Amino acid sequence: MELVKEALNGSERAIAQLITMVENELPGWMEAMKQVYPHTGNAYLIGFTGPTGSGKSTLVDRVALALHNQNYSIGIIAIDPSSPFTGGALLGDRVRMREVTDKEGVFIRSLGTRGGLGGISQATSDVIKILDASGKDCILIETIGIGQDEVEVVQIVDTSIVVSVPGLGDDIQTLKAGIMEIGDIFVVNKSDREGADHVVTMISAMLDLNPLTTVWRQPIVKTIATENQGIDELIEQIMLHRKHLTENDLLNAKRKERIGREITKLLEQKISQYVHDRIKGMHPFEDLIEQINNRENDPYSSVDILLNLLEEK
Ligand SMILES: Nc1nc2c(ncn2[C@@H]2O[C@H](COP(=O)(O)OP(=O)(O)OP(=O)(O)O)[C@@H](O)[C@H]2O)c(=O)[nH]1
Ligand SMILES: [Mg+2]
Repeated sequence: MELVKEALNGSERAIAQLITMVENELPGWMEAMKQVYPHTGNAYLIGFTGPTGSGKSTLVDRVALALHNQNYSIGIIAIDPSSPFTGGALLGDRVRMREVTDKEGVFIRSLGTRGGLGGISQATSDVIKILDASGKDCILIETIGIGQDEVEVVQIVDTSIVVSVPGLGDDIQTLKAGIMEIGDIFVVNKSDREGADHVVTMISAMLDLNPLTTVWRQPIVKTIATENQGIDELIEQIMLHRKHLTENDLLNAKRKERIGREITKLLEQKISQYVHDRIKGMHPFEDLIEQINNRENDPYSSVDILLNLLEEK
């Protein structure tokens, strides 16, 4: 495929087209991903999770700029669950991440929720692979830390940064179940605001209770993204975490876990699609639904009947 070849050579136009193809599951997308895959595994993946408006885009912009100045090539993926993947999301984040957009070697893409095969985490992980294969050194992924999807997205990065801000109240931000455990680095952004130290103390107290801290004590970095403050320290901590992962062979372990999860998921999707297609051909759903609605049958027995039909075939 010519498109894949061009994307692998770093053509931004080809990368964008390939992403669109994969994102929308257009014909041939999986074949394309098969060709992309052997070229992946070189980029370092950094995730930014946090509540709406906490300054994730600004942080990503500043971190990307700083990394760009250190001669890293950068890919940025912003996940915007609230908007469809055409139009809104793209424009919104492009406008906000203005500073870094014009730099050479920086590629930005917004993603909305994909209703297709694997949902948002599969879409994201495919886009990551495309950027990785195209030669990006670092890929920064921005996501709002609210739902299960976002927690899953965190599982597909190497270093996961949880962003909080002062003034949101103690329980609603980082301290939500699930979010604490996934942070490798904690950022308290908007530290120009009152209460930043309180947030630091609180996170620190939470970390003291966390058994993970024996392996890697998650650092807490105060930043003022808009003023570029704390960005160098954040990058230093990202690099330290990366070193920690590689030196202890944890990066490989992490990535293998990810591969395991991915093939399980893809397999489940294929199986469910396959079973669905076969059953539909054998037994019209409408009849069953009618029967169940008339109380001549029930949903539980119906599922058994369908599975039996499949076994008999
Ligand atoms: N005072 C202050 N404002 C900041 C700081 N960082 C970001 N902001 C502002 O906060 C607002 C939201 O910033 P974004 O970077 O768009 O936040 P976000 O987390 O990406 O927002 P969503 O993508 O909508 O969830 C913008 O007006 C920023 O200029 C900071 O450190 N201090
Ligand atoms: Mg944003």
